[in-house]
Amino acid sequence: MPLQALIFDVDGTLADTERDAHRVAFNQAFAEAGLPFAWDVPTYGVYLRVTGGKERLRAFLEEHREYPQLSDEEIAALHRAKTHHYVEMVATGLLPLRPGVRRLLDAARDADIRVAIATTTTPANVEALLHSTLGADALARFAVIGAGDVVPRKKPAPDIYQYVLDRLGLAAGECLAIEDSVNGLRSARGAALPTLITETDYTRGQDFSGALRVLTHLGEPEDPARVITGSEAGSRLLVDIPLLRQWWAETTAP
Ligand code: XBP
Ligand code: MG
Repeated sequence: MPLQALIFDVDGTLADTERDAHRVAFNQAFAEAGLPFAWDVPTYGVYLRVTGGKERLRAFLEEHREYPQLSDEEIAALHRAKTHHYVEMVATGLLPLRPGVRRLLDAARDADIRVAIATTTTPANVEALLHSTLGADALARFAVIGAGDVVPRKKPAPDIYQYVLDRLGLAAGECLAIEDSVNGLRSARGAALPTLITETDYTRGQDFSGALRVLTHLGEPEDPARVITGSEAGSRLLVDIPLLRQWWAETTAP
């Protein structure tokens, strides 16, 4: 059975969304609500260990008892405001896709390999990012979009990948996941998916053991990716469908 589908994470993988979009949108919501804190770039990096915006804010407050403690309803309302700001920001075209993402999505379509999404972020955020980067018919490219609270346990639990696999009607061994973080890797591997990592400034140096390869990004002809971990370590290349098939075949070799 050949490779059937690529399952992409969103934040950090399709686009570098966290520092300049999610973080900024959170801070706008905090300021509007008159809250006495904001997340600078390093602080946000610390709390990225918690996936999900509501869960991240709860974790931050639990570790900062000096700040007003918010109810679940207050956190949910703040998070709705944050989502509104994020969607508005992304609709301006602020965020490009990461190198090689558009190229690989197009190549998968040409090769009859389905593409899907497995993310902890809110569905409205995914739609805003896809529309602003891939145009009006962007959503139709994806066979399944699994996002946000559709499963109770977010990454690193495997649930969102399991949800996407169920809807694709495929086994993990027929697919390949593309992720950027250790939480994403654990989620995908927990669902038994071979997983490629394209690291970001926030995830560089995380423990990516169990990944098929770790790369700087997917690569463009004028800006090839560098392989960080794997048999091609140190070399520069473009991640394309033949290479993905070759790497994926290693996982199914007897
Ligand atoms: C992304 C997340 C999300 C975003 C914020 O993780 O954890 O919570 O940071 O989005 P991944 P929301 O890339 O592993 O999916 O505020 O909508 O949760
Ligand atoms: Mg991610």
